Amino acid sequence: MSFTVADHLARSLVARGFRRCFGYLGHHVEPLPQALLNGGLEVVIAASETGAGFMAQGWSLAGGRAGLVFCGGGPGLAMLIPALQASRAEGFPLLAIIGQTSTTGLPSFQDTGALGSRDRELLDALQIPAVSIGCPLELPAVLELACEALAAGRPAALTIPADLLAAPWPAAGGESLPSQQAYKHHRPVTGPVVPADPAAADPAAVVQQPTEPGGYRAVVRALLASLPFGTLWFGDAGQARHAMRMEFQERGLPLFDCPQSGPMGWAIAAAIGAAFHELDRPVCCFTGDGSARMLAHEWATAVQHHLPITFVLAVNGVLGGPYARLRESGAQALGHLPAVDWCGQAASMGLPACRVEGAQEIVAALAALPSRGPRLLVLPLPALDPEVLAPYSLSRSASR
Ligand SMILES: Cc1ncc(C[n+]2csc(CCOP(=O)(O)OP(=O)(O)O)c2C)c(N)n1
Repeated sequence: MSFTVADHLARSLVARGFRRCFGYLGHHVEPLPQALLNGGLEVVIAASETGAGFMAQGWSLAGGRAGLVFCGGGPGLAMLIPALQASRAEGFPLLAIIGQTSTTGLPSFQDTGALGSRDRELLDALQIPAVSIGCPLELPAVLELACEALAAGRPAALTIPADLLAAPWPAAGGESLPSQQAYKHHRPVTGPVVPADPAAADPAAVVQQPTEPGGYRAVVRALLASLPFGTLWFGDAGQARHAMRMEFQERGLPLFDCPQSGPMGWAIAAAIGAAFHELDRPVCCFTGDGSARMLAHEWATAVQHHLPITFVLAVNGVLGGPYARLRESGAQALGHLPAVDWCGQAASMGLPACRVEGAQEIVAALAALPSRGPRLLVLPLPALDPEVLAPYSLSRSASR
């Protein structure tokens, strides 16, 4: 494997004394974490970008050094803002490396809105000193600028497109320097975000796992069969939303789909908000365990107000999309999620919960749970459901 811009960045960060970093995965930043590990940095994947940012601050406070955090742009950066804002207000030196949509303008299937993530505008508005890389050769100068901000006790953000992170480092092994024109300056994507053409996707990149009879779509079908007509349906970022989209589009049914940019955990909170609108109307929210790690504590709000929401949690133990793409470089362990006793967590909040082993058990399990108020169904699903992910390019190379 060639020495990439991400590898060079990792080496430069080590040279500047960084030893540990905190972060969260997202399509745009995926080449970075493995490079950081290879470069000798210790990497902690938190439960959310907010958590990662605060961890970096705590580490910085305890050690008297600048903190380091990474995440993807769009919803990832949005979740990092509390840490950036606090760093600016309180004068914490925090370096945030934020992956961006590829310079080719090809968006990933989520993690960006229809107008691109417009992260630089956001950072400028927040008065966070931000530097961007449009060409690998700019990296040393840009890092120098960022470190000047850190030395002055300020946060700094370094935005870098995903394809640049993965590009070969120009100076490595005598490889020829790419021309400046080869790297267009990063600019927001202006077109609508469309999934990659399935015909163009590398079939080897679509993870080869048998289609389980109890996959994501089977769960949606069982829920449609179990819950009353008139239910309001919410789908969260990841495979849950894709499965719901497919099933609902086929039936022409209305679905409150996670916004295009796919902020994880959105459906949990949005379902709660919707339930307040019409207190007797059933609501259902289908979400993944990565998304639940971000906002499952809001289940307690549903309990507090006795809202009629059926939360359905697919436990696949990974951050699906990033996990699939990281497999290409053998770094899939970064996409693993720690085990959580979800029924135990629900019980601690007074949320009636039940674990089922497959879609075929859903009808009976829902009948056994209280029909009024909130409830939770937890079910294991395969890490990756090719049927749901196939229309989207899982391959990092295909998205460049
Ligand atoms: C706040 C936020 N951070 C990161 C991402 C990038 N991202 C999109 S889907 C996804 C994985 C979702 O995992 P999970 O909820 O477990 O669902 P799965 O796809 O595994 O079924 C990630 C990390 C995002 N969309 N939003």
